[in-house]
Amino acid sequence: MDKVVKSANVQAEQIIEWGESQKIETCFDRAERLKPCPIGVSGACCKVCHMGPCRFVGSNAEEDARGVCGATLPTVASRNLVRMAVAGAAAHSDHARDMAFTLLSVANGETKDFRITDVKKLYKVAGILQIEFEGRPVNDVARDVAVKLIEDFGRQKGELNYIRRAPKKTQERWRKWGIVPRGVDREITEAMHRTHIGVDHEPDNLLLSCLRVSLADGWGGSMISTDITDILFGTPMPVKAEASFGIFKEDEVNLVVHGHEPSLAEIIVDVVNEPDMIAYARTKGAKGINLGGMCCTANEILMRHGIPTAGGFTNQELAIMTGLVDAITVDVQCIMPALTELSKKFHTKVITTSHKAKIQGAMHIEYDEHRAKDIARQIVRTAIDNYSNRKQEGSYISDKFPVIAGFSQEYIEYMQGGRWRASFRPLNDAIMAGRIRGVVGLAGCDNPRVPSQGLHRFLAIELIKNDVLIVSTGCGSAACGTAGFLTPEMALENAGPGLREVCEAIGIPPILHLGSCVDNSRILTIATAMAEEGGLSDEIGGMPAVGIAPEWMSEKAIAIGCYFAASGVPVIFGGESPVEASREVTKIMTEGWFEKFRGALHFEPDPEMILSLALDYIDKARETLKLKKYEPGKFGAERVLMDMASRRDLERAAKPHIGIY
Ligand code: NFS
Repeated sequence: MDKVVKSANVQAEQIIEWGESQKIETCFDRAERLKPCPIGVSGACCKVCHMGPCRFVGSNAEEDARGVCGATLPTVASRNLVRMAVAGAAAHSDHARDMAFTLLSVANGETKDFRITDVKKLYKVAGILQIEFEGRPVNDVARDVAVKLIEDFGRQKGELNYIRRAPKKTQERWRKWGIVPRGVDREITEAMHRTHIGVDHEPDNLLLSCLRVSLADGWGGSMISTDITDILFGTPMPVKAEASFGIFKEDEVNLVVHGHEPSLAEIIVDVVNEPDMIAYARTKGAKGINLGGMCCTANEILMRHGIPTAGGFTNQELAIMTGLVDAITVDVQCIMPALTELSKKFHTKVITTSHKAKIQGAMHIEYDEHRAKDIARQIVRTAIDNYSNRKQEGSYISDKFPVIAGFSQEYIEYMQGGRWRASFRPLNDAIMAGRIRGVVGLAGCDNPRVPSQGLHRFLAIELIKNDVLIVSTGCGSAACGTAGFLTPEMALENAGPGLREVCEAIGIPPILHLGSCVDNSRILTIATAMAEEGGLSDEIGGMPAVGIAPEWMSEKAIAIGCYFAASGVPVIFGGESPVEASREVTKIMTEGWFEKFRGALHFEPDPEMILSLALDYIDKARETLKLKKYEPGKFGAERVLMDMASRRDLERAAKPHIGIY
């Protein structure tokens, strides 16, 4: 019998195999051992009160089954989905709240270690928020921006500030169906209330509240977080980095930052470069300090500083198993509690840094933005002190891949027209002409229940072969990065001829790494800019664009899928559907949402089907927009191999440059 591959990432698979030989357990083993509960997995279990849990089983469960209170299966399945979206929206938005308060304390001069890095972005955001900025001190503008964005969390009536950023028609749809979010916290509270026993029982109504709370994430929490992070730490521009386990160095102190919130990681980037710290590392026998990232904290500092990444969610245990990680700091979200138990077998110190996220067995060094540098130094020193405890055990992996990351909306606009004529015209034109068939957002988690990262990689290759431009975020980007897919050469070797021409002309990879998971909000603003540019749809709905999260597992992914669907993007998730048990709910989320918002949320476990569904949506949108019919191979039939001079040009284009958008 062929050996079952647990990860499609060759380097990850090597570590997993080494772990098996050492009897070290990972999420891959646990996924194999713990099959999902067959009732809960499809949304057919209700546990919102203690008369249950009630199970809705049997071939006629949709029609006949009732909970003790009389709840039907469609009510229960939609309620379960709403609660997932609520948790996801809460996670992104609480992260955003922290960012907003950091901006406020910077503006008030209360945090000496941070400053406003990107004044231009601050002014852009101030403009959107209708805050006067000309001739005013930067910190005054920043204070007004922070206060106005903080109001978005607690607002009781009215609309979120950023709703006005969406295309008019998209806004009108939201108003028509009553799903414009008022305040982030209000939507989260109300959705929790509606899903309490005995409140909202109508699936359609429940699912509208699911969209409303998710919009509070996408056009609220996530977008606020992206903007403030850009203001504080800089709007990303293309930068070269590396990915995979080979980023760890045998003769240096290896420190990994893992989680989602970028503030502490940003300061650690500074601290590892302090001469005193490097000298201290040398006194312990190390040649230097090597900083690496994991998951979305990685994406944040990769996008802005080119800090290498060890990969996404399923790589976290494997990183420790290299035996080379002296310390790993974790902030919030997507952190496996298994890390502490695993770290005992190695020398790695696991350091929790948030009061919201403690793990038994971890060391706790609490982050406080008012003493950010002191705390970062304490963490770096902890890693250095642990270097000499490194043991021989570990599965050393030396492979790593080059990555070009750092594509913000601002840079994508700039790259299409330079500083003075930045626009989305060339991209829209390429789509209209059929050079580019459409755009796919490839996002979301990676998952040990499938050969992890394999679905991302399969879809990435197949989509670009089909002339589909990919924008990626989060673990989707990590899966592509650790496969060597995030380079311009990828276009030459794998993209369809039309997409290849466009990538060559601009000097970009066919997969644009847009950042962390909260940076999915960049896709919303890019889609808006494309709608405003003209020639395609005049709203987000109707664009030849699709969202795909083939290996999703987190509640945040559900919130993201729903805010894209509400914004007008058909979204396809892999794996089993969490509402599979109810035909009615499935129909509402596909046909019903498409009718109202021109978006949808599908669940489709078969990767080939995901691909054909996505291409189908794209082609149908092209047809409705009366664009030229996409013909495979029509453009650039000649395959041009790059000479050294053009490669050097691409390298130059990929270097970080300042103030160009
Ligand atoms: Ni987003 Fe999934 Fe987590 Fe980031 Fe990765 S698992 S939904 S991509 S790290 S949040």
